[in-house]
Amino acid sequence: MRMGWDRFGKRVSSGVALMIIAAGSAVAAEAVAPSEPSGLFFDPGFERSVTGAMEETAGQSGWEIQKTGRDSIKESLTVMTLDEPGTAYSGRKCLALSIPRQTSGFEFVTVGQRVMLKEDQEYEATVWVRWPDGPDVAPEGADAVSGAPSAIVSFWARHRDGNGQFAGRDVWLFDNQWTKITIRFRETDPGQSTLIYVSLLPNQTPVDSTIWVDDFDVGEVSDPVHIERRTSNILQDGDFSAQSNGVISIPWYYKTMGGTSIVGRVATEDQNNVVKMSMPPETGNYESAQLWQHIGLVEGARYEISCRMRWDNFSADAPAPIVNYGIYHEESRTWYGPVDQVLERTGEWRVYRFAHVPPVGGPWKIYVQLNGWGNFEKGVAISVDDIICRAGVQLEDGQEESERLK
Ligand SMILES: [Ca+2]
Repeated sequence: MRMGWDRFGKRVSSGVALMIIAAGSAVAAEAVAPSEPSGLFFDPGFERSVTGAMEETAGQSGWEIQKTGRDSIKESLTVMTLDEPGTAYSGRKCLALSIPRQTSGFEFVTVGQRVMLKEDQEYEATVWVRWPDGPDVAPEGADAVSGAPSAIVSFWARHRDGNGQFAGRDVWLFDNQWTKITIRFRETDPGQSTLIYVSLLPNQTPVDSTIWVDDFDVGEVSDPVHIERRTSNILQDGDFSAQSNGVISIPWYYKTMGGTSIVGRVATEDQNNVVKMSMPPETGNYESAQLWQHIGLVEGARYEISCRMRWDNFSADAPAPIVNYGIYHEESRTWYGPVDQVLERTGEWRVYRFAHVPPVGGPWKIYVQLNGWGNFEKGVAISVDDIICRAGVQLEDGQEESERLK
């Protein structure tokens, strides 16, 4: 996952009043006493972790490490428990995640824990991260497409035992200060565990990278639940029938970022309008393009979201395109849904669905996005149609599932 769309958000709040659940997270930097677990994670402050390399299967400790990438890279992806003065955010110890400059694409190192979450309960996960090699102060104008040196941290919850939908975000660190990252989510696959993890991703400009991680935990938060009564598609013009051939227009939006080589336009096929997005093979690592529409959602209601997509330049030899597809909450800068949707290996239309249970009511953004970095330097052309967001699931007696939330 890698997304840098915050700068197109209507409003990015730096002071969102989010409740801190893990009391251990509030321990000041100079504190010496180990932070006791107060959320659902075991040893959130790493104080009980053995100093040195953390084993890939951490066993009793509860921490789980994943190394993803080529065999030649995996050996140099490391997770170390540090116990040195001045390193930890709290207590004595913290973790260090490192990747070598040769890391690229979908290669990264991850640490996290699996927890069973309740249905109809909102959760908040928190982690503190630091890029120790960064400057004291971020360069002016530093952002995801500025080319300023950075470390890219990925903080996500993944449902269905780590194989289902996502909630989370990527954060670019431009300075060497401890930074708190928070995400809120609800369970979309009750009865199965959720993997909550932090990853260090390859930089856009290859370089050896290390981040420190401390006070990583998840806990329950409580908010009132409201009732969703809309039954039809909440999106406007979900089938693009109100669009004119060519430029994408309201209620839909389309924008490129970091370059203009990814093209999006409305096309008519057999009297049916679709949106076509395409990018040439040489599209750079900093380029993205996004199709989106804002919708208002009700906190705690369950929605089913679907979209038809077709791999237009299908080739049996090419890697399947990866389409960033999901729903985004601008105020908390958090992404939900399939996110890295690998298209099926066919040139035919396929429907891609996911469930969403918003942890926050109000404006959300449904989006389909192509990224230059994730498509293996291959040209990609896709068509998109019939984007639908519906509340609840029709039960036999005609009652909506969301009514059960009363
Ligand atoms: Ca610690």
